Amino acid sequence: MKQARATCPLDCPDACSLVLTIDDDTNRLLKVEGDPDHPFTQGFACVKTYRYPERNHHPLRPLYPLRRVGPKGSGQFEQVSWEEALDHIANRLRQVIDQHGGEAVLPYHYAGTMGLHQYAHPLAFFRAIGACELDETICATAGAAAWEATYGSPRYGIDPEDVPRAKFIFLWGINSLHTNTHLTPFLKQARHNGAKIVHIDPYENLTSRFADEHVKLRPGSDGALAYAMAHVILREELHDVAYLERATQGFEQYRAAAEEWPPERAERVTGVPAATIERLALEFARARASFIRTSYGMTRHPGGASAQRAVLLLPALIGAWQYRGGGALLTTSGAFRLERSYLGGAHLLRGEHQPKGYFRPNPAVRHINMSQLGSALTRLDPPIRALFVFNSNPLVVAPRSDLVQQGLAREDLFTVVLEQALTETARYADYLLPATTFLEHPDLYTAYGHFYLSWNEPVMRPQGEARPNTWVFAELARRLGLEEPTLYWSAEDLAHSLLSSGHPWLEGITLERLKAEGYVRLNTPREFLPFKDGANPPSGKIRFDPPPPVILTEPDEEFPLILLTPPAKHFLNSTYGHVERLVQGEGGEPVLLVHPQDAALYGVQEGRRVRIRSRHGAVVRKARVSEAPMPGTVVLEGTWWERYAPDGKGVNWLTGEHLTDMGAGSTFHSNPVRLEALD
Ligand SMILES: Nc1nc2c(c(=O)[nH]1)N[C@H]1C(S)=C(S)[C@@H](COP(=O)(O)OP(=O)(O)OC[C@H]3O[C@@H](n4cnc5c(=O)[nH]c(N)nc54)[C@H](O)[C@@H]3O)O[C@H]1N2
Ligand SMILES: Nc1nc2c(c(=O)[nH]1)N[C@H]1C(S)=C(S)[C@@H](COP(=O)(O)OP(=O)(O)OC[C@H]3O[C@@H](n4cnc5c(=O)[nH]c(N)nc54)[C@H](O)[C@@H]3O)O[C@H]1N2
Ligand SMILES: [Mo]
Repeated sequence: MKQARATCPLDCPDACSLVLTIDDDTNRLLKVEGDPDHPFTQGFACVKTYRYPERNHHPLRPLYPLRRVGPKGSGQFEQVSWEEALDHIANRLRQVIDQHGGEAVLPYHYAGTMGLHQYAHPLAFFRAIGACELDETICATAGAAAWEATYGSPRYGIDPEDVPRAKFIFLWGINSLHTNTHLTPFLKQARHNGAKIVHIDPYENLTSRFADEHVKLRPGSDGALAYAMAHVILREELHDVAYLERATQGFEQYRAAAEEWPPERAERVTGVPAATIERLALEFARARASFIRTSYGMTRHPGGASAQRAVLLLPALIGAWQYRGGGALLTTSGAFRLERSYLGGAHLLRGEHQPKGYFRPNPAVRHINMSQLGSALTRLDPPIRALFVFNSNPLVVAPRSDLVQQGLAREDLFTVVLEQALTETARYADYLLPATTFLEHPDLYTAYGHFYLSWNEPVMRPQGEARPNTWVFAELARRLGLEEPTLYWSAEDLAHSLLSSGHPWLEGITLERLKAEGYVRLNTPREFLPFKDGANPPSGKIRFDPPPPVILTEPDEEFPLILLTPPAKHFLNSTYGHVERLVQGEGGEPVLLVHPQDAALYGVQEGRRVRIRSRHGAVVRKARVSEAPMPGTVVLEGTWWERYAPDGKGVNWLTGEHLTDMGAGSTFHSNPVRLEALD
């Protein structure tokens, strides 16, 4: 029996430090707890990660390389040796590249692990062979574009450890008690110190019940709400004139736009009473050290990035960035000033290399938007012939499951999936390769909800014959005769390169120190007021120009309701979706939240089944009639594994491939649907 420490690898802002109990003899993980010494983890793990032992040793975890023997999607495989699998995959890859070029190869990947070696570095292999570039738009690009157009690049906001100093807090478009649970102790401290906490979300959830006030608004209408608050602030002359002159640009244009949005007009658009808008605007402005924790919820709409910009400008309007605890936070990721020019073979996209054999970097290669995978697999000409999926479960998480499934079922598509679980995507693999978990490989971790960099040593032996992603791609590179050294970098090699930027925030943070201490705080100033006098490049000023347009999410006659599909408490995207106790914790099956008014309109009854139909497909769910959602809005929480849905269809059978206004991002909360009562 031993104890060890590791950072949780999952796609979550908290990047927790975990204390693990392991039985070394049987190589089993027995227990996971939160690290009491880590200032952000504060000694507790989340409801999901306490169950990591069940996930790590789950019967659905593939332990050996598998080759398909049944029809695609049947999940019938036979065990093969690594040699056989890798030789065959390398041969198929050679054939595809010889006949159709690198552009016929597509890597599909996201953030199943956030460790930079396993998450980002595998791309070096694909860049070396000139494969398609996957634009990673499924989550954060609309938010990123909005932040950068306002505060420049790199992207970071206030230090979340300063939140207890905030005097007024908006949790705006974030269900933080589900998705950023380690912020909660800081919010409680702020409340203890006198701050009021207001949640802005189209439906009442755990975070709304935690907050002092919940403001329900129509999905996609945040821009109008933000402008109306600005309207009140300007009318009452509560904006900070000196700060606006010193730190911002384009204010006059923005003021003109805000003047167009009196609260009464915004009430008609948002559904938020004008008196509430007035009151909240005054409370927010008068508190000065006012803080907005925002996230990606409001960005998953056709006008999502503009809405996010309108919200992000509010702390600038009142000069909140001058006070500790005041300002905004979307992500801390940009504070990790690593040297990224070799990460994932980024240098191969700079056109510095001559092609040779199968080494054929191609900076002009075609890009595929990952939020349009369905179309890419079914409609692209020339077609994708070889697909490599790792760190992702696209059949369940990508929009247009109908098209994704059609694509994965193509007989002429050669599909390799690297996985820790026999997911619904993995069932379509021609080769399913067993991947190691964060306990079994070394890696370097940043975070997007705090300022601690960390390092994981492997603390267990791999289960079965599981191997890291990077091992698989290095083996394929060797078989293709690729000599590019970065393809063979170990996690240590990569970490040395990443830590070599010379940036003062990384000074003194070496791999040796990370290995000894586990995690280290960046050297950001303790008194961290990042936008006290201006913003990041290129402008150096906070940009009010051009004033963000208000672009609404609108239902239509045929599909009169808007469906939101936000994250569930007990799953992390689709990860953990097969762990029985978490499935039970989530209620055993996905349910639809419907407001009583809408239930009456469409004949939907509590506990009965209803067909939800969008332009793209239909799914069946049990209805829960509840005051929680804004009327006109229905909610399906969680990207459940499909097998738990009454009709075996996941939520993304309903969602579309339409993109956001900036950042070409996903639009998972903007689905026009109608309801058909079934029994
Ligand atoms: N438990 C758990 N934690 C997670 C995840 C998970 O699946 N489960 N996923 C992780 C990942 S990958 C991410 S990106 C983050 C996401 O974490 P969040 O940003 O919190 O999740 P979102 O889907 O972006 O939705 C947040 C809230 O926005 C609301 N919303 C939808 N449309 C609008 C709108 O137009 N305006 C406003 N104001 N609100 C709106 C939704 O109802 C939802 O309550 O969480 C991470 N953490
Ligand atoms: N309808 C709807 N759809 C959504 C969302 C939504 O809110 N609504 N949220 C979207 C968001 S924000 C995101 S970020 C995406 C997330 O989508 P994905 O990035 O696909 O996330 P997961 O579903 O968690 O799947 C990650 C997979 O990676 C595997 N994995 C983990 N570590 C490793 C590793 O080291 N190697 C390999 N080979 N595999 C590994 C896990 O077993 C898991 O199956 O989903 C999006 N989809
Ligand atoms: Mo995400």
